[in-house]
Amino acid sequence: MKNRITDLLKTEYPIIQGGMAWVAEHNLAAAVSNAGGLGIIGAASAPAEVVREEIKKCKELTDKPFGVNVMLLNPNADDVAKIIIEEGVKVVTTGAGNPGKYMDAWKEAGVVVIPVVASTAMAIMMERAGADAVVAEGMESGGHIGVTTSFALIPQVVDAVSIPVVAAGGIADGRGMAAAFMLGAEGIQMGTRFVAAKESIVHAAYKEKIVKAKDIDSVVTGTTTGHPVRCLKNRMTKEYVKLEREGADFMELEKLTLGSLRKAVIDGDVVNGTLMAGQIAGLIKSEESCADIISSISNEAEKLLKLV
Ligand code: TUI
Repeated sequence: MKNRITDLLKTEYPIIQGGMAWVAEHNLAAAVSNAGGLGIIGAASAPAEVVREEIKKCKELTDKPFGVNVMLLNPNADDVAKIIIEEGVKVVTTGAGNPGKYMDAWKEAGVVVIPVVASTAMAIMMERAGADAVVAEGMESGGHIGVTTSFALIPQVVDAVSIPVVAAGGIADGRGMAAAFMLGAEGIQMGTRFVAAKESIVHAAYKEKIVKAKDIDSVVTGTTTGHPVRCLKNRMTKEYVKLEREGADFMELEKLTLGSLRKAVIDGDVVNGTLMAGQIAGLIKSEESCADIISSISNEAEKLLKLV
């Protein structure tokens, strides 16, 4: 499959891996890139030098292009932005904010910049600032989300900008990819499907929660704090939602989630941890290799798109 996104990314397939905190480390990123997609190292809230080490380890595992995701709430984002240039990273994706202040430096260094947006306004702003493409992410996604669904957001972003659009949120198979292309997207980004991949370092208990999840098993916490996050329901989210209903303040809610993603990903604490996952978790039935995931999804999508 060749199009504007594969031209930009220099990959075989227009498939990008989400930049998920704790999950998107060098082993997963290299596996996705070696399978012909674009692997991503998620800088999340890590110190910049840790990100540099991750980039170096990824280079040892693949000679294919890979990217780094800058989470813009990260207090170390300025340093991560510099390291991306120093290490010659080919592609940057961003999340949870406006990457405007880094755009000129990245563009000057020849980095392909693909901000993740949740609205047409942000997509237009990013195109004006020099973005090469945008990821339009619907609220079906796991983690920090906007308010619009993929089905409504993707065609509106496609109409609002001339740069290519990558669809994210609620995609985990070839039907989802084909549907996104019908809405005008030229690539897809997936998170949850790769959390459950064989090469993902995520604890087996967390992967099992995804594989066993049903359609209605996710919930959005943090709507009262301005940081809505979609994750699978468990004891932590029950307590969180209860506290939110009772009008708990920000610090009280923070106490519940501090370090909770690490608890889930590394320790496999599926009771007190934050199990970030998208609504499409219910569609994921087994742990598969990144190569199998990418080839089956793109083959299925290509077959479906030829029928129309
Ligand atoms: O960023 C994500 N997903 C994430 S980031 C993350 S780390 C985190 N954990 C807890 C609370 C907050 C963050 C976990 N998952 N997806 C991409 C995304 N970006 N979704 C929504 C946005 C977004 C939001 C606001 C993009 C731009 C934006 O602009 C706001 C502004 O500055 O005007």
